Amino acid sequence: MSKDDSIGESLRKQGISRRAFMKFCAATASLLALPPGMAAVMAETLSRARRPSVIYLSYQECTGCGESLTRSFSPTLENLMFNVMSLDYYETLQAAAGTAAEAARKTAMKENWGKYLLVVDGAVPVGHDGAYCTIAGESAVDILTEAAKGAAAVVSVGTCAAFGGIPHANPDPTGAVAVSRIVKDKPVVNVSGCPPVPEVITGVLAHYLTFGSIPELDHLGRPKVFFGETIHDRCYRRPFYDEGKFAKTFDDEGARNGWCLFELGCKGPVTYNACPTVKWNQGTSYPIQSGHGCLGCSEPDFWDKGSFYQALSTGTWSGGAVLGAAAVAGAAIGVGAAIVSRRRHAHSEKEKQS
Ligand code: FSX
Repeated sequence: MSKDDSIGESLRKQGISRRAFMKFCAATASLLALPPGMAAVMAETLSRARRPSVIYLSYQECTGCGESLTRSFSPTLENLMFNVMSLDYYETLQAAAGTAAEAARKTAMKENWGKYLLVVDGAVPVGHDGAYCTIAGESAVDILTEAAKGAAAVVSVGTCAAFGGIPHANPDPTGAVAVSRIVKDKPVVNVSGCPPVPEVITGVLAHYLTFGSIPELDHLGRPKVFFGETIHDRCYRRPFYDEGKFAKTFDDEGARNGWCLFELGCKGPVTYNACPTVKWNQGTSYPIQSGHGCLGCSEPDFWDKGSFYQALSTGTWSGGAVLGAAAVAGAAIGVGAAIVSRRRHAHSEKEKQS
């Protein structure tokens, strides 16, 4: 398989059938909510295109995003890597190390200058001239600045890269910032989540690799197709919220009956992500389905906004500067419902005592 082969040629050389490739395109088109017929267009476009170079940089992070990415089911990372893209640098998965690895990155950048897709996970420390994160003697901020110059677009994977995440949390000793604070002159897609849903990462990559453009974004730079609605809007426990039925502890009767986790601190009403629809582990479950409230990990400053176990009605979340109008409205409804519930609870407690 040569680097200059079209995707169609490289598939043929690998013995991958047309049928298997069509299946991959159909799954990707469905994930991206594309109209019917687009899977065939995608297959046609992809089979004629050359595999684009992808350079993946990792900075201040826990590798949870990489762990998540490798568990993508549809499309799988292997599918993307072997069929659609040329992953030319990714410390976590590449065989090369040290000088050879850095040489591979520099060669890929030179050969694909202006055309490669730059993926970054982790926040970028700018304190003390970037001394807190260096690779091969260069600071993360310098490598990013240089790599972004030759990129066609940048994808920030994970809340650390998208918004600063945990490294940026108080007291932020390293001056950690989001990628978009460094890269100002290239399109930047924020795929937030700590970690992001795996299919959301591969879905965004597949969109770019197929159409050569980034998907439509929300006001925080996140793809609307995945971040267009709150967790709360798509939560299967929503009917209980609307009825004012709230679990009070993680093991009370309400919790056992699957009631709403709002009063236990769920941040679903102010959090935008695809967890309730795409889910995790091949569509098996997501935190709320497993009995725990949403932590709000795909929102900026989620770590510093108050306790994960404090209800939105009493916490600092709804006062956050970055919440959209819909989110604030959602929180307001939640506050109302929670107050009603608390009153009902207080009333029934009083009745029990009398
Ligand atoms: Fe951050 Fe990702 Fe959370 Fe971890 O790369 S978004 S700490 S899951 O690993 O950056």
